[in-house]
Amino acid sequence: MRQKCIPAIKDGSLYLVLSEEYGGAAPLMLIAKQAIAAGVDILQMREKYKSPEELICLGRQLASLCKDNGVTFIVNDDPLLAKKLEADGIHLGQEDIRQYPVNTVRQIIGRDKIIGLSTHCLEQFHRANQMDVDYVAFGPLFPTKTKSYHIGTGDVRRVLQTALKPVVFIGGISTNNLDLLLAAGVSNIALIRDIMQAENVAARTKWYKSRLMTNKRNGEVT
Ligand code: TZP
Ligand code: MG
Repeated sequence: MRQKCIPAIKDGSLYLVLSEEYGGAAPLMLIAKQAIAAGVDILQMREKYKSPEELICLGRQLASLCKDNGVTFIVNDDPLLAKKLEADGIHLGQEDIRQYPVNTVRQIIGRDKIIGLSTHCLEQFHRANQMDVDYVAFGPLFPTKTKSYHIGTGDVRRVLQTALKPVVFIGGISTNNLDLLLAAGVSNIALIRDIMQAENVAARTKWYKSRLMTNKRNGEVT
């Protein structure tokens, strides 16, 4: 059983949210394989328009790929599906916790599993800090085609100063704005399009992972 003193997300984590609707020309499984081989640490299945059968079929393939490669596999939205797929964890949105309060989700998936929660402002973030969740996502920071709004980067330092658990920053992250986040102290990032739509998924993934690792090494006390 995973001990709670081991963080669900280690510093320097690269988190790919896989969503077919935002993919490029390549098949989803190929993108997943290339990104995992190139250094993704956490992979989330986020499919809003697939049938339950399709979700189980894709989820089984992704769960097995992640397991074989030591990658953390997270399922979006549905704790029962996460349980069925024996995923490492579940990612919840603010709407999801109205339907499934965190305590209920914990009972469904178990104490040894990871629960992540999306937050979109400081108030939600502070509330998430007090909940039984293992990591918190904060964003969307930058303009992104996947959301109709963005919240900017003004609260990033405050989030990091007050965080009681690992934080993953998300939303519109690209090779052009990563440095700004790293300079503010960010260590974990999640992306959809800038990896999924990259001409060369492996090269783009490697670029992000090496920046995160260099940043981590520079931040370590020697
Ligand atoms: N939650 C906040 S922003 C976002 C989610 C799922 C989407 C991020 O996608 P992209 O393409 O990296 O901007
Ligand atoms: Mg959701």
